[in-house]
Amino acid sequence: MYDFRKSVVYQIYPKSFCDTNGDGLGDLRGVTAKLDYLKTLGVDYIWMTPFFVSPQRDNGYDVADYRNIDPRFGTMEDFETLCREAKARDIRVMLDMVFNHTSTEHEWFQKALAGDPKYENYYIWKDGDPDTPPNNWQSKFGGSTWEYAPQVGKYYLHLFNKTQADLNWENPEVREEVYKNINWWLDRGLSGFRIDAIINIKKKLPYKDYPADRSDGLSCVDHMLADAQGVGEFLGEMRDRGFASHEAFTVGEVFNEKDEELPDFIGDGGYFSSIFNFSTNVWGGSDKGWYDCKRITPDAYKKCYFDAQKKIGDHGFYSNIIENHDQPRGVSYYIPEGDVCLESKKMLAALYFLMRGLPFIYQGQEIGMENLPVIPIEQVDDISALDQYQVALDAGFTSEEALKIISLRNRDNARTPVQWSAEKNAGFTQGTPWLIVNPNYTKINVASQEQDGNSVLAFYKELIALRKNPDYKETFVYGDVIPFEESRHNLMAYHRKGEKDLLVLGNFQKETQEVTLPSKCKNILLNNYPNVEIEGTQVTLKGYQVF
Ligand code: TEU
Ligand code: CA
Repeated sequence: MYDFRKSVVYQIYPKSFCDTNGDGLGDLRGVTAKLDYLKTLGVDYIWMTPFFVSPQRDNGYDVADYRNIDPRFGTMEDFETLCREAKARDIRVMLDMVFNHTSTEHEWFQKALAGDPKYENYYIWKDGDPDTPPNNWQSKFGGSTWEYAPQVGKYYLHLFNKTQADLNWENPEVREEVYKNINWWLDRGLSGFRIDAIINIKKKLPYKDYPADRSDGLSCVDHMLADAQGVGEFLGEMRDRGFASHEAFTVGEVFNEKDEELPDFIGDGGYFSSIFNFSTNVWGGSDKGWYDCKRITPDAYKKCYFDAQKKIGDHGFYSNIIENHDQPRGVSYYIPEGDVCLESKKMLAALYFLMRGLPFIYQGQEIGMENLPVIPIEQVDDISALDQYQVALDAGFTSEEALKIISLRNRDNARTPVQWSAEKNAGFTQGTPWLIVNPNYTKINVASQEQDGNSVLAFYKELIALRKNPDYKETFVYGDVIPFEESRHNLMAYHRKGEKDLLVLGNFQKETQEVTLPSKCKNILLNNYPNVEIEGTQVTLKGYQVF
């Protein structure tokens, strides 16, 4: 069986990846067209976010048909070509499955609205008078979790946008549908899945009010989810009935799992092959933090990583990320403002990439793409940012303040088209791009970095090659993480100990820093400054230097 632990995964947000027919939207053929690029980079898996039939309110996370491809992305034939071409390059394909909810345009929901009791029971309903939602739960994107459906005369539950109705996992027929869909895709030769928002499938009954603001920082709906017992039964069943027959590789989007449950989630016999390490993301999976969205300090970042490693121990492998399609660009969020530069981007890359776990690279990360400047509200696409903008206006903020509030968490930051070249629209499309292209594309793009041995892209290639180097692979993949000088301010350093003892040292500040190595350094495998030589054990690390 293929050992997924040695893999590097590349996340593709197809809508913003590459457009081949000039309609301004990335498509499946665009992914196929870039497979050689991905092969040269050295990735083993591509995870593609949803491209199923969808009204695209949440860019495909509102699925209206699990088995058909949205024509805007292409056809089933395009998908088969993509899989075949990926296989020819030894790249495995993962899909993104959204089973916490469906689009309200899904046939099941439409049948429920039309009064079919079978399908009504696919969703979660509550009686109530049209003007007063059943309780105080606030959806993750802002506003009540309850939406009144006059056709049925009841409220339905939605943890995300009101066009994303939560499925009733307590109903065995719903679970059956889920497993059928998983197997249907696996039969098409897929290697695995990323499973969306899966920790949310278990709700706490009865549906009562929760304190809206708690000292632990959880919102009422997060608190309800944390209180819900028994999600494991659903997840175990999904593993056995869904993933097991094809030994699929699975990564769960799991937030705030309880510590004692971690061994059940991953590792041998776990619900998933791996789960994401979201520990450095200060707002976690919470809908809180739009108003007080803070940056994380280098010391807090380091602590999150080391704590996560301690927590997971030998239980399994995290999937490590610095960004994804829901988060700010890592370099714009983790590196202090004003310090974002070539060296700091490379440092951030090396520190997370060489940790124990599977490194995930989100499209554009490998060239150091950055957040958008603040854009006018008319140009904002992200549905969560728009919902939260409304919440801010309702709370009495001016439109200018509301715009500022949403700008760091606006998910458009990471969703702007991939910057392939300095040509028009960054080479993403011949047409009009669906979302604004980051104006910095003339400086940050793939074409120029491919010509530059000192680029962020060249550094990512080095990182991937290093992790696969036969001499170091065993240590970088399976070796332990042992912090070095853990309490030292703005130094993030650790040993990877396995067959070899490798030390990763990162100076997380622009000022230089003196370090005494534990022993004489034999060989520098990688560094972000040219011509580094170390004589004895005394080293002066330059600003954001890593090696
Ligand atoms: O995100 C799950 C989730 O919990 C989000 O609230 C996430 O924390 C938030 O977007 C961060 O700002 C998943 C998908 O990754 C996301 O794109 C979808 O919008 C969401 O599920 C609903 O399907
Ligand atoms: Ca297109």
